[in-house]
Amino acid sequence: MSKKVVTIQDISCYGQCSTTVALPILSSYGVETAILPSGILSTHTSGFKNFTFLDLTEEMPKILSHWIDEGIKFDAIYTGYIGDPRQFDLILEAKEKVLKPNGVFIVDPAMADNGKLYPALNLEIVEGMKKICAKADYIIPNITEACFLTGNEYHQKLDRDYVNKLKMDCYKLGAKNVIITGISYDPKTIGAVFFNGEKDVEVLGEYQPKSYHGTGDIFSSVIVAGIVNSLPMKDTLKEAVEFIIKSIKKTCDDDTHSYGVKFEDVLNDK
Ligand code: PXL
Repeated sequence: MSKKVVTIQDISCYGQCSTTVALPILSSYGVETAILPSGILSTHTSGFKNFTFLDLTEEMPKILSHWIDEGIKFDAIYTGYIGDPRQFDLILEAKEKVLKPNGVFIVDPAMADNGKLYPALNLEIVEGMKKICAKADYIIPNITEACFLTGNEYHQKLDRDYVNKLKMDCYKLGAKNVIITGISYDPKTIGAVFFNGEKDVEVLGEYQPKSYHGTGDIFSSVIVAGIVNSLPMKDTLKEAVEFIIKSIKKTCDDDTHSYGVKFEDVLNDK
């Protein structure tokens, strides 16, 4: 029977990130989807100016309350970009009330990249992300997000000691499993590392010279599908790393397409 996942993140109406990439990717892996949108933006906030933002903090409890009345339950809750710090308590309430007893709570603390917080966010969001990461079964930060969550200094050049420290510090936040993305130790490779307090799983693929918005959301969506479908972590990481590499390759020779990646072609090739 297919698994049921609710994703809690924004709807960026244009720009290939968050909800608009999570849904098609999860569906392509046979996962049933639902959404609890945190806000509606005209575009994502990196690379577009004057974006609009409708905060859905007032609406979210009503949606949740209806689901509780209906007895709706999910196999996983997957959270991403959250634009308002008041929403973190609601996320924890959703975890208590609409997640099945053996369900998984997966947090992508989508709030930062390249050493900086996303433009519309602040340290209150970081504190909220820390709070939900502490209760998560899995967290999926990139290097920058791992630094904000743990108070480590951001380094562009990575070595294993530094990544191990980030990994341990993220684990100490309270999450049962940590996946750090954007791991690169040499100019030829990039990938991710998983840590569950005991064992490490590292998967590296071919480094791509261009980077794009939304790839973190695609990565997390593939990981969420692998987790709910009970695939081995090594296979799930490989799938996610290769998915991103293929998406970037499909996009990088089109100079008109800089806001996201052409992941649809990768879905069609699956
Ligand atoms: O891809 C992460 C993301 C999600 N949602 C919004 C964003 C971003 C990254 O910039 O701005 C609104």
